[in-house]
Parts: sequence; C-alpha cells; structure tokens
Amino acid sequence: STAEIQDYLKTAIEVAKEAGEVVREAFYKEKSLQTKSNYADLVTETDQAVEKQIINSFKEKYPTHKFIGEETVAGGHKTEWTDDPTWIIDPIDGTTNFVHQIPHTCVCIGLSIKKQMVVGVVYAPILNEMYTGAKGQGAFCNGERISTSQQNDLKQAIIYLEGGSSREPDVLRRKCNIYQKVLQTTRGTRTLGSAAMNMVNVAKGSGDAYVEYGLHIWDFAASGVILIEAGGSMIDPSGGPVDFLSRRVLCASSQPLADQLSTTIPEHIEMERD
Ligand code: LIP
Repeated sequence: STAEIQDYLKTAIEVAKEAGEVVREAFYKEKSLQTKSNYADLVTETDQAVEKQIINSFKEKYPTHKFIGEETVAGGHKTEWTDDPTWIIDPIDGTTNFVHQIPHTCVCIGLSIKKQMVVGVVYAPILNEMYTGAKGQGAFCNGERISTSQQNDLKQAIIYLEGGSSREPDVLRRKCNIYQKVLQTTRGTRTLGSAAMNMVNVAKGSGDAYVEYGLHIWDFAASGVILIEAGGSMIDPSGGPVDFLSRRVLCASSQPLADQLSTTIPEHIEMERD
C-alpha cells in the first residue's frame, strides 16, 4: 500500500543519513583498503562497517525482510533475489572516489517487492545531496521535485560513461570502441565514477544519458527508481527491458534518446551474470 511504501521510504532516508554520517566522518582520513577481483576493484573498512550498520538497522525494524549487499556478496554470498521484500544496498557507491577524496560518492538503498523496485534513496554526504524516489510518488533532491531534461536528440546530449573496474584487455577494447562512437555522435561524455551519481544527475537534468557494462544490481537499483520517477527511461543497452542481474544498464532522459543511444552503440558487451 501507499502508506507502507511511505513508511519504507522514511526508514530508508533515516538509515541512509546515519550511514552517510559515517562516510563523511571517514572521508578525509586515511583509509584501510583491500582489493577484490583485481587491483582496480576496491573495498575499505568503511564500506564493510556501513553495510553492517545499514543491514542491522533494517533487521530491527523489518525482521522478515531480505538483503542484497555489495560487501556481503563480496564476502562469498551469492546474489539471491526473491519475491520477498529485499533491501538492495551499496554502502559506498564510488568507492574509488571515496578513497581518493573525490566527493561523488554515495550510500544507495533500494527496496524491491516481488522483484519490482518500489523505493530508492541515494545520499551523497560530501555533496549534501539526498535523492529519494518511491513508485508513483515522484523523485526529489533535498525535498525538491526533480525531473529529467527530456532531451531527445542525441547530437545535443551529454552522456555519462564509466571505465569500470575490469582490466581485461578484451573488455577494455570493446569499451573504447563504444566510447569513440558515443563521443562521435553526441555533444560530449562525462564520468563521475559512480553509477548512482551518474543516474541521479540524469534524473535531475544534469546531463542526458548513461550507459555501463559491468556494474551490479546494488549500483543501479536504488537510483533506477529515482530516474524513472523523474521521467527518465531505463533499458538494457541492447534495447529490451532492463535486467538487474545482467550487469548492464542504459538510462536516458527520455525513451527516444534511450533508443537512439542503444542503436548507436556498436556492440553490447556480454558480462558474466550475477
Ligand atoms: C562502482 C560503480 C561504477 C563502476 C565501478 C564500480 P562501487 O561501484 O558505481 O559505475 O564503474 O567500477 O563498480 O564498487 O564503487 O560500489
């Protein structure tokens, strides 16, 4: 019900604020850091501590709910996404930014029910930006309504792209081809270093589209609700409906722009599914 969703959103905002405090506190300090799949895939003690804190807060309030958390999965738990209410958590999206004191870093909390995203909160504590969205209830930044640019001409559009953390030569070669084609056909490209920050920026009309291959459900589940509630479109890069476990996403200010970008991309990289 709407009242239930309102309650979930309110709780998610409170939990994200508490988590953001911890991120802010740690931001300018020395970090204790480890690598995950390779030397470019980072995790800090703060990512792990914040994820535990977030999960514990939700467990207290909603003991039957399930969780998918970036660092829990990194710790060896397979991503299991069921119809149960599931909190999808990235304690720090933009971990590399966090490590290098680049302010585009955020806490992401999404809620799915029957595998439909219903609530999304993205809190960027260094930038002081709290983005929120709930199904059918609009998207907001710091309480103000936001909406996409509605740009529908690729030649006038700014596109966010990410290098990502894969260092496999074949993946990098394909990404460079995509980069060249996108740069060729648009007004420009940008990289914020965080999937969620790219998406909330498209949601508020700061730039027009974003495409990435190699990310995970926790990087784009929460921000996806915000983008859609702001009037944007989110699809699989090859054109069909978005698939949260496929590790790829294309977002745009409008459906025509999403379609144009999808058909412009020379090849759609297949990633190993989550
Ligand atoms: C990051 C994503 C980003 C991607 C990075 C990384 P993390 O998430 O937000 O889009 O390019 O490789 O996956 O690891 O900072 O939560």
